[in-house]
Amino acid sequence: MSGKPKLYYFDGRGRMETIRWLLAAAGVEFEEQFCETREDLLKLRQDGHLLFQQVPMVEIDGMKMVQTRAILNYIAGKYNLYGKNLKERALIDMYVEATSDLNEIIMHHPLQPPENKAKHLASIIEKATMRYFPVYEKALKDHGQDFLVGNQFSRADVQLLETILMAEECKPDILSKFPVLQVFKARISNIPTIKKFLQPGSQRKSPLDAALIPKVISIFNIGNE
Ligand code: P9H
Repeated sequence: MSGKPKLYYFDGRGRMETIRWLLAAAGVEFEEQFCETREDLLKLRQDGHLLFQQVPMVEIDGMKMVQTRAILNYIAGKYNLYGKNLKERALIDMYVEATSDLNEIIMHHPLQPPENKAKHLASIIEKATMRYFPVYEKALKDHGQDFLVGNQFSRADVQLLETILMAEECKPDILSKFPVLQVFKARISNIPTIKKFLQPGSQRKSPLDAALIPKVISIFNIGNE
């Protein structure tokens, strides 16, 4: 065991990508073991490595952590990305739970049946531009600080940037009416650890594509549960 966290998931985004972003933002190197087949997932289960028979699983500090949010909370706490006090943590939690809600919709877009794609994309754009982005635009405008909470870098900044970039993959000009978020995106993208993660060749994964979708469907038996 190298002491580095080890991530168990398939070789794609899904529910593990935000964990990769947070570790990268904290400057933490990590190893990955990819599930390539359903057998790989079943083996992890048989070996008792998955508390709820599901991935993501992260081996860190002697634990085999599962449940995405639990893993993110632990990493944010360990690497001081969770605010200076309980009130800041409460605001950070409100912000990241909202980005997670939007992320959840976007991450399932590639798995939508073709006849539902257009409607699903429209709902992503509507929710992003009418419900979520206006909140972050106003928060940054009102306090005029570089970071969302407590005038210091936190998981809220990392997870909002991740979601902004995913939304832009759905609609490249989705930030056209959010000038403050455009500046925020550039500022957070230039933080050295994040700039490195955004470089080609990093452990950041590309969107689920036609090649990967059948593999994901077979690994998780999607549709035949
Ligand atoms: N609460 C893949 C691509 C995009 C989005 C989701 C899944 C839930 C957490 C096996 N894990 C399709 O559903 C695969 C969870 C964790 C938990 C799993 C089973 C999923 C996916 C793989 N499914 O937040 O960690 O749903 O292991 O038997 O449930 S991820």
